[in-house]
Amino acid sequence: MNILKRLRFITNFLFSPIHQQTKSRMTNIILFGPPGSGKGTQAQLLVERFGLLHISTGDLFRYEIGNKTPLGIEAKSYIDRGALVPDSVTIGMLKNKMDASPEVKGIIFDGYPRTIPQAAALDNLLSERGSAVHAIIALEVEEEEIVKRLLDRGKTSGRTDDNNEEVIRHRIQVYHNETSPVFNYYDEKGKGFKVAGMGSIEDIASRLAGVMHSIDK
Ligand code: B4P
Repeated sequence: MNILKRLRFITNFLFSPIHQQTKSRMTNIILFGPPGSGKGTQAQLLVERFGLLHISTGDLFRYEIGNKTPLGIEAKSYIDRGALVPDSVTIGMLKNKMDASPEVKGIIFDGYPRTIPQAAALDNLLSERGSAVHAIIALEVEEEEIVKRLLDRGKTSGRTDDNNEEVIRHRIQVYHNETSPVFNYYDEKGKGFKVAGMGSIEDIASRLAGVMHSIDK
């Protein structure tokens, strides 16, 4: 990680208007990366280690799908073909989840935001709570490794979006076209960090913990 970027991040965090007004120590992190990059896997470990709330929009959609709610039925039609669920649906669901947990030390956002309008909505929701996104951490994984991981998971997960290579490659394309600009959106504010997402789950967790400690200083 580049020292200049780290300094820019710390300055930005300490002297942001929100931080000066509230001295809020809520720590909000976006875990970012393509499908299958290990966001869900690593978010679980970060939650155990740092005591933050984990919000995975993918998990929220799968819960709704499992209960056959109208939201779940609508989301399934997009997820099955590897498309993003529309922002209006996703943002409303995220707001409900955040409203249900007003008193938290911080949040790890996993799989959200996936578009610029989702990022803008998140900034507003956090600002209403006197807080902000403090960092976006991108897991970098090669495409062939992603396809392998997701096809492996598809053998046992029952997830319809994981057992078809064409759908998986479409999800990766959607990530490049619609989601990857979200990293730059926060990086321009000095909040972007990149972590190598190849290797053992434990090694990646250590790299992420290193970034988390530097953010928390
Ligand atoms: P998500 O549930 O967010 O799922 P994901 O991108 O597939 O997975 P993730 O990166 O979390 O991978 P994981 O740790 O599980 O999204 C599913 C769908 O929901 C989207 O395609 C979209 O349609 C919809 N959706 C969700 N959020 C949305 C939003 N905000 N807006 C619109 N639509 C939205 O890891 C994958 C596999 O790799 C696992 O089997 C794991 O065991 C394995 N693995 C992890 N780390 C590994 C490692 N280091 N080595 C080897 N294997 C590893």
